[in-house]
Amino acid sequence: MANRRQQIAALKEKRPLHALAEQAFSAREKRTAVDFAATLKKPGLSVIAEVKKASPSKGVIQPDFHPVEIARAYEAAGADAVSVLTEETYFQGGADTLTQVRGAVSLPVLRKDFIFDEWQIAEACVLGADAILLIASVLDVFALKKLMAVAEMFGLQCLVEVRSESQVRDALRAGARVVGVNNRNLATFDVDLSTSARFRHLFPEDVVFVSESGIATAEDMKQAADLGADAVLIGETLMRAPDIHAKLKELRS
Ligand code: IGP
Repeated sequence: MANRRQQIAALKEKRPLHALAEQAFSAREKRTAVDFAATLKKPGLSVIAEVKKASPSKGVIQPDFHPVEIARAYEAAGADAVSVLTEETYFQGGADTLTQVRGAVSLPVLRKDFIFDEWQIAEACVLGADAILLIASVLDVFALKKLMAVAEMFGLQCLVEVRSESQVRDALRAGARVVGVNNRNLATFDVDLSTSARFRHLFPEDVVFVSESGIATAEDMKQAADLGADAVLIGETLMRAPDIHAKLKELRS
């Protein structure tokens, strides 16, 4: 996180916010964002399929990484949305990963990164994202509210990630419409799918509920569907699958 702040500060010096924002507004005039929330809210359990080369808990997941091919395979296999890791140090992503994926699919695209600055939101718009991730464990209610307003100005929706009851409250107070419960503890990397179940009752019906991380089997999908999740966010399981189409079919069986 500290690391990401330094990287963004350096990028900002080269490309000031006002210039980037101009680019973002004109990008938005050229392409209306796909409605991320409405896509996930459709009947049935939606799948947000994640494009990530590496992770802090698992190291490199796919050494021979071809984001365009993966994104196309996700779309062909019937995924409902694509999540793209753009963070460089831990996930080995980049801004270009997002541009490439955007060019390859017509599904809604979520930018996954440690986002704390309006500059990154303007950039997400320029790169072609439809939605961004905001992590409530590193943003207080005021920062959440501010970044959500900035996202809205650029026509982007937000997935607000939570891991505790107070973070759920912050997300809802800030006006989040799409909330994800991360089943992975970011400090220990332990995954516990019951995390989603524990917080489910705190959400109003009209908020889109996403269960994130650690989904590996059809049984896990059933568990998420049974608790009334609108969507699951799946990364590693799909990234490791030799045949994405077959894996998604198996998960949905
Ligand atoms: C995907 P998994 O266990 O299916 O690979 O998890 C996704 O939930 C995970 O990548 C994630 C993440 C994050 C990554 C959840 N929250 C925040 C980076 C930052």
